[in-house]
Amino acid sequence: MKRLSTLAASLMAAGIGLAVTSAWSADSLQDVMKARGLSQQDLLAAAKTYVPTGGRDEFIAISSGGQSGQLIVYGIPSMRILKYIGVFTPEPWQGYGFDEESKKVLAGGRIDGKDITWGDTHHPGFSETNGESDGQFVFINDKANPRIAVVDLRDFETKQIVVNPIFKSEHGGAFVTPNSEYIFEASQYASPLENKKFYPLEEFNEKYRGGMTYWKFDRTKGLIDQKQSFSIELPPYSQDLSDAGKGPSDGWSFTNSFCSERYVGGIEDGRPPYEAGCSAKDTDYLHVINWKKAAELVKAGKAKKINGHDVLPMEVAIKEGILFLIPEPKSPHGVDVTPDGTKLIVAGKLDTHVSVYSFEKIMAAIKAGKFESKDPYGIPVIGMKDALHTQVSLGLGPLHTQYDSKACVAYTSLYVDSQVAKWDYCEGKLLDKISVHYNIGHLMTMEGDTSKPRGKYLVALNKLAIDRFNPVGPLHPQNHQLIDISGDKMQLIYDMPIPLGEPHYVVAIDAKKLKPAVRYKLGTNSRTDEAHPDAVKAGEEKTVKKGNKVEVWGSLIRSHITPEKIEAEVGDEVTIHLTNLERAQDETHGFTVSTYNVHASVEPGKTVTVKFKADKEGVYPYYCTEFCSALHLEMQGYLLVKPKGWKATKTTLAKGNYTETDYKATLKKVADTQVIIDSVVTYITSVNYKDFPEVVAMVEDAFDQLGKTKDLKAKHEGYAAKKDWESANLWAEQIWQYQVKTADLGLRAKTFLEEHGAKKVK
Ligand code: CUK
Ligand code: CUA
Repeated sequence: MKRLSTLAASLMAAGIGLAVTSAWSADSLQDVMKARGLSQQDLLAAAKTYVPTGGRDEFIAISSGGQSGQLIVYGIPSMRILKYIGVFTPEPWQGYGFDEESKKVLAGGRIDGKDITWGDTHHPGFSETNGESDGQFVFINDKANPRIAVVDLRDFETKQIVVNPIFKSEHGGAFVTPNSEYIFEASQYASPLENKKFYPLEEFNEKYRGGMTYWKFDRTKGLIDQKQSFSIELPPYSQDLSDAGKGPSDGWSFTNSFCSERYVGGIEDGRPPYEAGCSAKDTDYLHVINWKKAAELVKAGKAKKINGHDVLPMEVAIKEGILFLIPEPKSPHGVDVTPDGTKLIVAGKLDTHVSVYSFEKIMAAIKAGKFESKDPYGIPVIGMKDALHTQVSLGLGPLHTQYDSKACVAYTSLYVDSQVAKWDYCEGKLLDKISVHYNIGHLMTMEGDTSKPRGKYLVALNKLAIDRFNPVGPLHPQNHQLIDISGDKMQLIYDMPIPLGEPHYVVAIDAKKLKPAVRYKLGTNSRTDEAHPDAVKAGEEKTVKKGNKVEVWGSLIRSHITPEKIEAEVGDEVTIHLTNLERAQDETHGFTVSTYNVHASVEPGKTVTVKFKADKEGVYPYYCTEFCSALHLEMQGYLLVKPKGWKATKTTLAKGNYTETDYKATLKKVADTQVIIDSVVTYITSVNYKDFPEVVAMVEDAFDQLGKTKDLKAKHEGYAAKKDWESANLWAEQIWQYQVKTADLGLRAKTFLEEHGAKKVK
């Protein structure tokens, strides 16, 4: 008990006491433990994962969003979800697929002229510099519809989608070379490489092919350069996961295969099924490819064009000595190069062994021309024993391997055993095992597939959640379990349900390496990062009607949409460009027009275009969709779609019944509010607010808002002199609107300063 109370005391000191809800906030930690049935282990796990309010996570994970075609961003160790990124599929909140700029990105993913509105994302990969994750970009593949996307981590937005020109599926991607020269992907299910070309299954061995595509990445543009990308033709072996060499093995890539039997099923004709035929042999092939040399050969004109894309034929790759095979047991899945690049670890799903290959031995065999055979296509096969460093029996169903910051320590997922094995790949011995729930696929350590793994945490990506969470129907959430790997024994510390499936793989990066922007430069097209040609500054808003085209250059700022009405005739094509004029952090405005299926998320500085045909007569409210201010609901306007040739019969708007008393009351409200603003300003300027950039931005924004009231005093006084009490009152009211926003910002700044220990200045 003594130990427990010391632990409790230290947890209290660490702020854990704050985690309890108000119902028992007066109770001690022991009372809470008792009431909730928590063990000391539970508390320790809580203390290791809890991030107090305002705190930050140490690592940022970017997970595949599986069949959603998205990416999921979350923090480690808190496992709090921070964002879903729309990638291959429309994402309504972010306006992705509902505004013109993002539609252009999604159009890059059209196949055979058609939109593909779902995706099967598998393997995210960070851009690398010298083999380390650099936090600039993340790449992700779509297995079902062979595509790769580029996400820029300055704003976590998708900038580009490219379609693989020769594959019909691709699974082993997106893997990145140590300086992000190439992002590569392996085909999965062999098919004819020519587009829309039919060959019967009887010609599988001759006409169906696998391959590897190496996408050239242009880092300065932040885009894949499709013209400089190329592929290597491979046998129809169901190429699977891959990895890039690093350090001594830089320039090489490694790819598994799982059906080198080339079996094509046929149960309809009484033949044994796929799964029997595809796992019949004891070994499949690890493909070893010299991609650096391949790139040179393509430059030298040795490729042939298939579907307009450079493909290096197998005969050339064999003749030039850049393609080799090594047997690997049995129906392998993951291949993972060690941080120092000297070894590669392959796990065979149907073998308890994990095989550690030595890159040095592979090179020695190649150099000596020591091959045990050739495959049916003439590719030299290196003997397994000539390439192996060691084999270790870890358990049932080994799949994927990740690395620790400690030398020689690796973690391998055991699908069938539902365990993670910690082991030493230099000595070839098992160190520890932990059970996970249930049926783990990938696993991930912090920066664990780079040349400098960070250790600390491991995430198990479990295929089944079964009994871990409150039931929500037959479709369960996915389960990412966080494991503390800092000690000798692994400790399970958190279960995180993921409501978006199936996230195959996740990568994590030190949060300090990410430097995302808080706003765009005014008038930016976020999808191209260029100045938007249709951006406006305040006061430049306009609407132009030309023939049957209505084009609006509008703006958004608390709490106003300019223009307040858009007039069109049935059948007009309406284009609305909107610039968010805010400079304040987190002041996003959304925009939609009722029933026209458009939506934009317009973050500060961004310019977005929505476009539609006003094909229905009627009145359609448009409004801001983000609760952006106290007067967010009033951020509105009307799209008026008139029948052709419509003529107005009534030409004045209804009047309100305002009196001088209303006007005086508004003036008093304005004066009272100014007192509050002045007191806040007095406080802010009495402390060192200039030392806090966040506050400086808020203060600037506040004075911006207040500045807008300047001409309004003369305006309302002018109307008052003419006894037009409606106009006088409403223009005075408008001053108050700006004051409210000013006061709101001022109070936010004041709270920030108080919480961050601002100091008095003289
Ligand atoms: S894969 Cu191995 S468990 Cu990398 Cu697509 Cu899913
Ligand atoms: Cu802008 Cu709500």
